This record gives sequence, structure tokens and C-alpha cells, in this order.
Amino acid sequence: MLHPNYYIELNKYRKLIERKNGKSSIYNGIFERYEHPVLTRNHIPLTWKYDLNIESNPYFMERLGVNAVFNAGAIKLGDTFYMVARIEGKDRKSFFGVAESKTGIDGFSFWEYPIQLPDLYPEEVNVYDMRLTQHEDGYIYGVFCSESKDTRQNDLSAAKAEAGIVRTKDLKSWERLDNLLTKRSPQQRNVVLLPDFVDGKYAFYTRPMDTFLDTGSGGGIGFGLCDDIEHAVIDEEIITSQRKFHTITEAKNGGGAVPIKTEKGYIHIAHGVRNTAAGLRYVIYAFATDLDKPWEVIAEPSGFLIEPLGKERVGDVSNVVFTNGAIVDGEDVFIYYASSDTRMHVATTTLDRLKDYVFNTPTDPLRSSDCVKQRCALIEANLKLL
Ligand code: M1P
Repeated sequence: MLHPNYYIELNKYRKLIERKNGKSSIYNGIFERYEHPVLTRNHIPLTWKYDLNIESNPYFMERLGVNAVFNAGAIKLGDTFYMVARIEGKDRKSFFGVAESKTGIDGFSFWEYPIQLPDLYPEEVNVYDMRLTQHEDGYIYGVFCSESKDTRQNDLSAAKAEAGIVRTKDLKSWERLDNLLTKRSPQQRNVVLLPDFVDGKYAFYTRPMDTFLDTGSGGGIGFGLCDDIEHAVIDEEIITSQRKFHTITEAKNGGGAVPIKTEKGYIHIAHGVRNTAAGLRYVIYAFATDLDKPWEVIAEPSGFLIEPLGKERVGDVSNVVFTNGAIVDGEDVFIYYASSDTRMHVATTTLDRLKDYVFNTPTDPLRSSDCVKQRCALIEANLKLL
């Protein structure tokens, strides 16, 4: 028999799913933030967490709780917005679930079941952060982090990150392909597949790393080509957006949403990491690469595009914003980002505004003395207008 508390919790769940989302009053001219997150752990269906049967669960306890919902890939198919979110159980293992909405800013609800990916790698213990690429070959690819224990090290917590690859046409049935092999980089995370072929090959943005957490000698976001997506191997990686001293990318950076193709170049919305006395701080930044040479950076606005603000600053891994999904819908752009490894938000802008931001915002001159000159030039020009 169904537990009566089910109806109480169902009512709360429904109110949450039906809640309208409005733009926040925070202004920067570049994008809008929204009042509410678009996906949280409270968006998880009750059937995923509770045993609803009063006989086997008299206290109506969560039997398989969920800790967080974050780092979602995103795609629009027909008139529906989809996120493939990273769902982390209380047991720390992540898996993927599809949530859909008609507006892209509210009303997201999960499908009846999470995704069950083909289980080809027995050593894989965790999967997360899927980027969804609608490729010109006709498939939707999901590229995600496949994490296993690093058995080469005598350390219980040593882990190894690789890029797993799946493909689908409907987000329902998924075919698992071989993990990506990058010959020069021992570990990979934040790998993004470009939607277009480059010289007839599949083009990946990579993130070379020396160890699971440290990019070490990895100079930034890499780029490499491969012939066979079913057994993807990248021989050479070229560095595109470089990490730089005393910038938002000093400690690490990594590809985010699938690059947005515009007539001026591919726009990338990525993340940059710096170290602070309070730990790592993750922000979202943007840059553009050339259409014909998508490894060449042609514009890189100074500093961050989105930073953790207010409540976003607190969560499981505080002071983090992270994106791995954006949707272009006509002129409108929806940037899905997670805050502090805990919940999902949306920021909206338009293609025109995003291009203006990426191509007309000054670059970082890299020294305080030059930064203050840059700002004084702006003030001087403005004062003439006043
Ligand atoms: O905890 C912040 C993020 O850390 C990782 O990003 P990176 O590889 O750049 O350090 C990822 O594991 C990501 O999932 C997480 O949000």
C-alpha cells in the first residue's frame, strides 16, 4: 500500500516543478540571471529516492537519497529544452538523468528513469559532466568524464580521469564507444566534441592533465583531431586558450559548453580556476576561435563572464560556477551553469550580445599598471560625454 506521506511530498515536488522563474534585477548588460535555480536535488522524482510502500518503509524514509544535481549538458530538440544532468547520490556516485522543459528557464522535470549507459568498462567507478554535441554526422554525442581508481599509485584516493563517449539519436538509447585515448596526456577531463568535421576528422577540445586534479604541465585547453570516432585516438594536442599567470585561469581551465558557431568564429564558454587562501575559485569565461582554424584563439575578453554570486557561492564545493551546456534558440542563448557543485541555473543572453561581449571587450593586459591605464582610458572617454 502507498504511504500517505507520499502525497505530502508529491505536493511539494509539484509546486517546485510548476514554479515560474523570473529574471533577477542584477544587471551587467551581458546576460540575465534568474531568481531560482532551474534544477536542484528537490527536482528528483520521489520514486528515485523513496520506497513508497508503507509496509517496507513505515517511516517514509529516503532509501536512496540524492545529494546534488549539477553540471548538465544541454540540447534543444524540436520545441523542447533538454538537460542531461549530473546527479550525485548520497553515496558520491554520479549518474545521468534527462530533464526537459518547454521554456528553458523553468518547468524542468526528469524523465521516469535515469540514463543507464552501456557498462563497458568494469574499472569505471564514476561518470559525470556530459557535453552534448549535435554532430554533422547525424548523431548526438555525449562526451563525459569516466573516472576509475589509479592503480599505479599506492594511494587509496588516487583517481584517473578519461573521456567516455556515447552516442544517441533520441537521448533514450545510447551506444557506448571506446574512451578517448590522447597519446601525450595521461589524464583527460572537460573534453568537448566540436559539431563540425575539421579536415574530414572529428575535432575535440581536450584538457591535458598530469594527475587527476592537477593540470601541471598541461598549458590550457587543448585541441586534437581523430579519424575514427568509434575508437577515438588523438596523437597531437595543440593548446588553444592558454592558462596565464595571475589571471582567472592560472591554476586550470577547461572547455565548457559545446562551442557556438557564429559568422565571426566559434564562441567558447569555458571555466577558469585560480587558487586562493580559501581554496580554488571557479569562474566561467568566454573566448573565440577561428572558423577555419578552430584551435586558434581570435578573441578573449578580460576576466570572467559569470562568477559565483550570493547563494551560488555556497555548496558542496563552494565558490564554483561551472558550465557544460548552452542552447542557441534562434537569437536567444541559454547558458546552463552549476553553482558550487550543488544545483543548476540558467543565464540568458542573445547571439548579438554574446558576440559583442566576446569580440569587443578588451583583453587582459596581464599587469596592474596596464590594467589601470586601460580603465583610465575608459573613464576619460566617458567623462567627455558627461
Ligand atoms: O569541483 C569543481 C569542478 O571540478 C572539476 O573541474 P576541473 O576538472 O576543471 O577541476 C570537475 O570535476 C567538475 O565536475 C567540478 O564541478
